[in-house]
Amino acid sequence: MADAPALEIEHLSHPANPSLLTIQQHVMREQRRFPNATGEFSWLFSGLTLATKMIAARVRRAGLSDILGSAGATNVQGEVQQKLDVFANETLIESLSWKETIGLIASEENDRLTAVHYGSPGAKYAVVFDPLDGSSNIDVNVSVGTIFSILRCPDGCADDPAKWVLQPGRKQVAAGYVLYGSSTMLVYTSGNGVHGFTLEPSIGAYLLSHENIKMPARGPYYSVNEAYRDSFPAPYPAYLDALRKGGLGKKYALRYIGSLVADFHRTLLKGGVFLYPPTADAPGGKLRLMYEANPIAFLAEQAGGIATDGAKPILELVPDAVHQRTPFVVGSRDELELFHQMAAR
Ligand code: AHM
Ligand code: MG
Repeated sequence: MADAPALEIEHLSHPANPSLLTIQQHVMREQRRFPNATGEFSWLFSGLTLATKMIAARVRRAGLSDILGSAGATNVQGEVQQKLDVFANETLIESLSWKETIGLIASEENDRLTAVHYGSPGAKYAVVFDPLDGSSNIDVNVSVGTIFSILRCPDGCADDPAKWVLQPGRKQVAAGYVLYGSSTMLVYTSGNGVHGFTLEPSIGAYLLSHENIKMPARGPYYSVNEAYRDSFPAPYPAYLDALRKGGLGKKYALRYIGSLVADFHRTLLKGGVFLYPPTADAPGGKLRLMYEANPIAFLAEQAGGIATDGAKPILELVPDAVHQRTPFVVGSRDELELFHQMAAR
């Protein structure tokens, strides 16, 4: 019998710089930096990306709820309408609960921790999130966001959920947000720079659009709810005056959306400072340390910026409780240096 023709093999050469890179590919590429990486982390991330795409699709239809059915009612497709923040929370929990590497989930919407694969030997990560931040902006068609933070189980955490979850922000292994704005963008860091991906709706993929984002060292805007100014403690009122009157060599303009993700995203790209100081109603600050300030502070530092609670770096605060609040000042290097100088006086 004649020899069968040998199978010919053509070797695929991966382009060194592919023109399109999805978030999934990017996370896998980042993981290759660690010799023992198993790919579990990119699998976990796929739970986040799927959920946020579902949330983005629902946010895009938000204004239609009155004609398609209001919250609690059944819409024309036979679906029970939910409030968007409830939908976002349930979608994230369901999507993440498939991931065997996740032991615990903490959400702004839930008083208690959710055990996912807690107690299983494969459970290595806790995911902490604010499912839909800025929710007062939903009804008026203004940007909202999802914020997330991922923590690894430290040694001896197996039977101690507090030890696992209540870690300082410096221990985050990854963090980021999704901004449901004029486009949907996912911005994340795993400790090797800050990278932004824009959702391409026609193929349903987050594509790398902003690689290695660096916050300008100085920016044009300050961002704060100045309605509370009379109750801000020192040095906040004097600091805002200094910015407005040209203390850094120019006069600042004010931008305030009232959605942390959107206000920070602008600060990240354009520079400047975002503040939520202590107020009379919220003497410990309004924003939450674990799923608002920590992930944003990690991103800010990775992009060359600074984040403080007014006295200490945000990432060094040791949380006492999942829903703990903190004063928050985050932004460019020059604005934060001026803040520190004025706070030290
Ligand atoms: P939320 O989690 O209830 O949406 O509140 C958080 C939001 C942030 O997005 C934003 O920075 C802040 O609250 C705005 O608060 P205020 O309306 O007091 O300016
Ligand atoms: Mg929030």
